[in-house]
Amino acid sequence: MPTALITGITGQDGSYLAEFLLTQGYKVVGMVRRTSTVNFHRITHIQDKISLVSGDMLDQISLLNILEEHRPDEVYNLAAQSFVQTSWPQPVFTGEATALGVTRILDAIRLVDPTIRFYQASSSEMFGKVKEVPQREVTPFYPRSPYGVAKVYGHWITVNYRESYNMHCTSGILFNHESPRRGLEFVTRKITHEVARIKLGLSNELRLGNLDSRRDWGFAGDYVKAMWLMLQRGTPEDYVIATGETYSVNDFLNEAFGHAGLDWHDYVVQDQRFMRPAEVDLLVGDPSKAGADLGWEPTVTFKELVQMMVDADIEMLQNGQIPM
Ligand code: NAP
Ligand code: F7E
Repeated sequence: MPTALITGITGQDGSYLAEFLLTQGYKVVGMVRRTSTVNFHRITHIQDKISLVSGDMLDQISLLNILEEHRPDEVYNLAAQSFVQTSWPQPVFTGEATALGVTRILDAIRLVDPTIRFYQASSSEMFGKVKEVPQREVTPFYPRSPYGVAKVYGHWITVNYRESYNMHCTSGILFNHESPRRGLEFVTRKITHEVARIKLGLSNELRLGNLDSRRDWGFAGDYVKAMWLMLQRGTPEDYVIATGETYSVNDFLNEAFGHAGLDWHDYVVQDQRFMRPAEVDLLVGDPSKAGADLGWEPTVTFKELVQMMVDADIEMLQNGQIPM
């Protein structure tokens, strides 16, 4: 039975990846950081099937000890300060967790067992002010936030360990991927959760920032499978994972409110507080290399994704559940 270590297992992707690896027969070890309140709501349903260990991307000793004790075959590094907007007011913490954290875990792997296969959660935010459309593995980076800059560091240190130490290190350049488990602060979930509240008479306003920016939105459940496929390759390489389609925040609003039988113009208010100091206007990825090498392709369309999220939020509120 192979063993996989997931950092960031309490996050959206960590929970889907853990579920997927269990179906593949893995022993799943998840690293969680100490918090004063338990935040295992995304993994409660599988908690008896996985092992949780305490560690932090800011603490090298904890990473070394976890690797020594559990000797994983594969490490999926999903832990990060992942909210772009927070990376401006917290640029140093973002750099510590999202950039230097990658070096900490890579070097711990090098010391404990350099044959461990490593996946780094790179991001389309690295393309930022895009240099070509659509974006491919070879498109130059131009990050537009401290988060994007930190991810560029994480990306290149991963490539560097691969080339310096001949380690099986792969960087997946994933475009936005969403689900009913998406954090409430990200625009998709913020919209679907508020649509549900408006539909159920609990709210009558949604305050947003830039409605014109465009993203390539896919379903998180599809994207974690691509992570695993990358580590099964004999030769480690980097891959863009995306749908190849782009939609604006406006389009998302139309679809989400429309699905609930509402008109978003009646509820949405633009608010300066949610505008960013620098914006990434357009992202759309070219996943053809992943299609050719990994046989990977997305299975959920934009429309299906939005409807899935709205339906899940309405159901969750109706059942009185705490939002994931
Ligand atoms: P998420 O829901 O924000 O989850 C982030 C995870 O990282 C959480 O489990 C969090 O723990 C953990 N974490 C944060 N700081 C940590 C630290 N110092 N030590 C240990 N753990 C720490 O993010 P996600 O959407 O699942 O994304 C997973 C990864 O993919 C992230 O690296 C993200 O930057 C990257 N990515 C995401 C997307 C996307 O569209 N979702 C696209 C490209 C790349 P707590 O629960 O304790 O906060
Ligand atoms: O913003 C605009 C905002 O925060 C999307 C992370 O997973 O994907 C994610 O980063 C767009 C931006 O995601 C609001 O200005 C308008 O243009 O949902 P988001 P993101 O910044 O694209 C990448 C790939 C990652 O790697 C990240 O970890 O929506 N927008 N109004 C808003 N965004 C938010 N959050 N809130 C608003 O009110």
